[in-house]
Amino acid sequence: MSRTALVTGATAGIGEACVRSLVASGWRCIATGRRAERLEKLVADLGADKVHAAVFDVRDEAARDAALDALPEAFAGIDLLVNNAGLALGTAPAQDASLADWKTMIETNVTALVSLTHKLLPGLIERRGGVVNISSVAANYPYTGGNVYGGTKAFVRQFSLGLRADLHGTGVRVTSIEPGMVETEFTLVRTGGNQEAHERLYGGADPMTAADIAETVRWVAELPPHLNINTLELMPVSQSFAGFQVARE
Ligand code: NDP
Ligand code: 8X3
Repeated sequence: MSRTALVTGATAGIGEACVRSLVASGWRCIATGRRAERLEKLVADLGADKVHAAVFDVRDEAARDAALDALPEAFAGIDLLVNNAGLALGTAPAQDASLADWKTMIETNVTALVSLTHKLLPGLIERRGGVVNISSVAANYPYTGGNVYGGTKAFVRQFSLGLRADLHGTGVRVTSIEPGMVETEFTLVRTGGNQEAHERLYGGADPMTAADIAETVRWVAELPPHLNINTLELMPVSQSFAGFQVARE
């Protein structure tokens, strides 16, 4: 029997790769995002029986609910929620950062994720489904300019663990995936479209690909039902940790 996943942020990067990977493994996917033409391409590539495009801004609860209420019957029972839609905006230190950017990150990475999870939880419990939340290494290692982005991803990790605790005994699985550097549109979005910044970050670094993370999500989702991956942190081999900074007089 085919299972159904809802993947947020499926117009690019990790979310799009998750849809491709899950569909290749026999899942049906509800692919969401704001850019309709990209979702339509996924439907055209993978088939309308496998992918349903749901176009909405995750921050817009009314638009989201209308899209979910209009799901075709074959897609209406959701077994897996992949909370992937998210973004970083800016790399400035807190004292120079834009408050509007901070609010956008919190509204997208935290508020919208919590709201969608809350909406889908009753159905996920009924179906003994799963939640995979895309956090980040930024949740675990602070870096300069990461301020609110790192804060939102730390929330996602801790919320995931809290959900695990609350869902004890329901059979619902919850996982926080915490990737390091993945080459996607992430840095273009973060820098307002700076191609040079994108190339500087990923160039020569052999970063992870969106498909690497998608395969991990698929693996987590398809484990035998008695197994739960609580948290999973991944990095490219080229990325590791640096020391503390010390300001001297
Ligand atoms: P991309 O920029 O390539 O993709 C981001 C996706 O999120 C797009 O599909 C975008 O869709 C969607 N999205 C953003 N804002 C909204 C919104 N308001 N409403 C609906 N959809 C939205 O980046 P990634 O694939 O890299 O990012 C996916 C997730 O992975 C994010 O949560 C990110 O924080 C996380 N991550 C990324 C890492 C990396 O190095 N790339 C590492 C660790 C975590 P659209 O714009 O069409 O609405
Ligand atoms: C994205 C990875 O290191 O740019 O979450 O914050 S990082």
